[in-house]
Amino acid sequence: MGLFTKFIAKLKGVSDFSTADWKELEEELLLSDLGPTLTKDFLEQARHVKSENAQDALTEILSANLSKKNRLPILGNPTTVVMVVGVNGTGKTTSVAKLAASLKKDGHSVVMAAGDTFRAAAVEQLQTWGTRLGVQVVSGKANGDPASVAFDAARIAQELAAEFLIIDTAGRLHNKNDLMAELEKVKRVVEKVFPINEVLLVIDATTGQNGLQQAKIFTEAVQVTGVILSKTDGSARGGVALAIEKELDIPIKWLGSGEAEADFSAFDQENFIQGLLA
Ligand SMILES: Nc1nc2c(ncn2[C@@H]2O[C@H](COP(=O)(O)OP(=O)(O)O)[C@@H](O)[C@H]2O)c(=O)[nH]1
Ligand SMILES: [Mg+2]
Repeated sequence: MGLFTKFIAKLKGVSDFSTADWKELEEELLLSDLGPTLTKDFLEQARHVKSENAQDALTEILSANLSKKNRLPILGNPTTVVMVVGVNGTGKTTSVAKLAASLKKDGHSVVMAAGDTFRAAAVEQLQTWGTRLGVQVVSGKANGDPASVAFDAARIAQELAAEFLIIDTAGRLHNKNDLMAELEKVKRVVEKVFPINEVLLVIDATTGQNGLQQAKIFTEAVQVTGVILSKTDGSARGGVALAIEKELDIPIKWLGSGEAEADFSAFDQENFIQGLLA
């Protein structure tokens, strides 16, 4: 059942929505990870909704609360550099590969950098993807400096005149200062070759409100330009992404919906909201 199915049914049946009904709707919204701020604003605006056009009106209220920032990829010239950040396990490496696959499918040349040098498995994982997709992967020594891998990758992308360079990163969150220093260093050395055009933060749709907390930490460390919402194929509705849009004004740009390369699509606001409501 959709988020507002009951709400809309009630609006249609009765003219009066009781205090208990509002309370119940509020709880539903919070359970969907919309977060306190968006929930509060939404409820205030929803009080004015009339029964005849409830579905449209609610859709419009949610849309109006989303980021107005451009959702299209930010391009560089001659090479677009994308850095992918996020907590371990959210789906960074998979998203790097999926993004590369989708760009390659559109006829673009792509290089991927295995910047998570802290986990040997992460490097192998990206190499496996690279082989499967026919996309070059630049990697370094295990436990080596992620910035030096990213720098090498930038030089190789430059030599190959690749249109896109996508950099995978480590997601250790145990110490915010370390994280900040590491991401800044990657950025600094890559920018000796090319500016970084886009920093995409991967948020796991199933992590709930914790995702908002993660987004806050990463935005303090680095200028995030967009969100990849992964694991939307799970049971969660991904309301946390809307909370991130509302509170941090970061647009969702991509959705991950499975483990395969094709399970990746550009964010479509209308579809996403319909999915929340339907
Ligand atoms: N169901 C599903 N699983 C995903 C998705 N994206 C990534 N995964 C899986 O989540 C796990 C962690 O992904 P990984 O890319 O290694 O995360 P990282 O640690 O952030 O690099 C892997 O088993 C992936 O196959 C998705 O959109 N849907
Ligand atoms: Mg990884």
